[in-house]
Amino acid sequence: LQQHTADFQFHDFAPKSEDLSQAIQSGWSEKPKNISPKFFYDQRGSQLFDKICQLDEYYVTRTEIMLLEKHANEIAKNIGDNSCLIEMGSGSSKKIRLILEALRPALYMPIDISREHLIESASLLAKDYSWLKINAVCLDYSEQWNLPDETPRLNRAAFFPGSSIGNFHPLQASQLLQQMSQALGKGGKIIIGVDLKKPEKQLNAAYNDKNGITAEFNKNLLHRINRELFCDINPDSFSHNAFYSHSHNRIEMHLVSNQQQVISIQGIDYHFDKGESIHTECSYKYSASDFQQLAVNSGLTPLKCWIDNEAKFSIHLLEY
Ligand code: AVJ
Repeated sequence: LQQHTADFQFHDFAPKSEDLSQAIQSGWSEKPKNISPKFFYDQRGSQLFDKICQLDEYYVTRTEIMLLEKHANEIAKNIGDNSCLIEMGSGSSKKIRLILEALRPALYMPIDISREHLIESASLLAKDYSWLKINAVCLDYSEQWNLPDETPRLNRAAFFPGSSIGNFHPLQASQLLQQMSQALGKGGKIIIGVDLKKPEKQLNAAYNDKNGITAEFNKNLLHRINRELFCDINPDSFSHNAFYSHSHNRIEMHLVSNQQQVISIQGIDYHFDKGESIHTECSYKYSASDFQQLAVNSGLTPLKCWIDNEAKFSIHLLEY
């Protein structure tokens, strides 16, 4: 599985595997009950997320790809030749391909917590781009991390698409930007996709699609708990609830218990009142200037910002 040819290196920082039972024990003892959205993405969850990306209501992926198609060359020019491109979370192959083809970096460094996903997606790219030198790095970027010591200086740039930054509370988002800056070093650049504030109706529609795919994605968390922790939660005893909170500038997703019930997980009982919810996700929205302010407060200089005609999505170029 692990290829160690000259053009395909693999570096394993052995991130502590995500511990679902630990996360439930701590998150479901709080009020309101909560759990990190990173637990959505088991195999089934990743499939459902791919389906979300194709929904009419979910403009995010489509708009970002359109922006990359339009501006990849300009982005590449701003980064320069002889670059080292670091991808935060090996996600949509469509997006990274647009950047790789425009930039032709001297080294491509995908970072991901999932060893399987990382190797699989990097192998596919290696097959199609024979010129590409790859060093895949397995680590959890939401914890403390650094690049492998032997990473060449070059023109370093990090690519962080999809508005994944939106899952972090603004303070954590700022810490993550600082962490990325440290890893890149002075002069390093960050290309980051950020979902924009927009009318509440459009936001609510994007997280409440008419086919119920987002509801399924949310409820997959319960199925995952049943599968991995041998529980018998009735997923239909919970409802999907997603709404925009103006005071927090974020979409919140919840799983709301339709009834009073006790759920037993690995010998611990969790009591739910009727209407009580598990907060499963935050998805923060930023105006271009909100995000530039966050970048400046994190020690970065905003260089450029690309926005589509309908002002749905933004891609920022930042420099450390
Ligand atoms: C992958 C975090 C950017 O917040 O829009 C999509 C995840 N959740 N629909 C987002 C998600 C529900 C997505 N991010």
